[in-house]
Amino acid sequence: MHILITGAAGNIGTRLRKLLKGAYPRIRLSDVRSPTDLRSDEEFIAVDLADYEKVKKITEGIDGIVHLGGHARRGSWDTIHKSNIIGCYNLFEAAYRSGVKRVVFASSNHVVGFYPRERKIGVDVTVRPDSRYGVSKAFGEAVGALYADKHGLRVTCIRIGSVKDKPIDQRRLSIWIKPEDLAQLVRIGLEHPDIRFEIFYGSSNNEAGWWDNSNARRFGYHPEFRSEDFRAEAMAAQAKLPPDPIGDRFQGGSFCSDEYDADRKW
Ligand code: 15L
Repeated sequence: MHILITGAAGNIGTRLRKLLKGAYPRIRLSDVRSPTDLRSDEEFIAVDLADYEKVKKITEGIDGIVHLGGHARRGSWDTIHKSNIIGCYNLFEAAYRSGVKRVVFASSNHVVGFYPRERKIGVDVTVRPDSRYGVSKAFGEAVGALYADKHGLRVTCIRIGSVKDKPIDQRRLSIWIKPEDLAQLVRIGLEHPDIRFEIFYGSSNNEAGWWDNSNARRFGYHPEFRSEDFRAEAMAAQAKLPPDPIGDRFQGGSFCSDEYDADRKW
């Protein structure tokens, strides 16, 4: 398979391209800026996802796309609109027109950030985004469903939690995913013969998890890492953080408390 990774210079892209290299010798990388650790044997093309013609070019000759590109945090409507709405639509449209067979879309836990922490949720709940960023990821999932149902593109959306070497606070004990486990999910999306349109949660084997990830397990996902092994460290880090009464109630954390004023009196 010839793979394209968009957003290759970001946190997840930088980790995944190393982990996927063994499985897919032919990987094309794109981002707005070049990865700082680009090797001479890697193919990189600088592309702004808002530019459809350029996006179309980088998808040509590609079998599967890992779409990480776009704005990966909260942001202004202008930024989110350009990178995550227009950019994401361009990516799926170009993939379809170029005959790409599969797209693995980096969705986010922030699609469901306003679910309370005591509620365990599966992939079939109504979206409850906690930010414009979360809304843009819900949009991406919807565009993915459209191209899967209407055009037969095989699409996997991974609602990614927190991709780090270890969980960094209490919330991350519930949503952490070790990069190696994420690479496993990505490979399922790129290779599993039964994928049509699927949503998975991007989390490791976390005892404190909030998500029912049986859909991913149905496709053979066996996370190898557990956040519980880092509990003491994560809780020590948590103790140093200022209280966040709204963020601490909801799964999305500070994305929920940011700009929050739903409790004001009218
Ligand atoms: C995300 O979706 C973001 O891309 C990342 O920057 C983190 O904020 C992560 O979620 C998280 O919730 O920890």
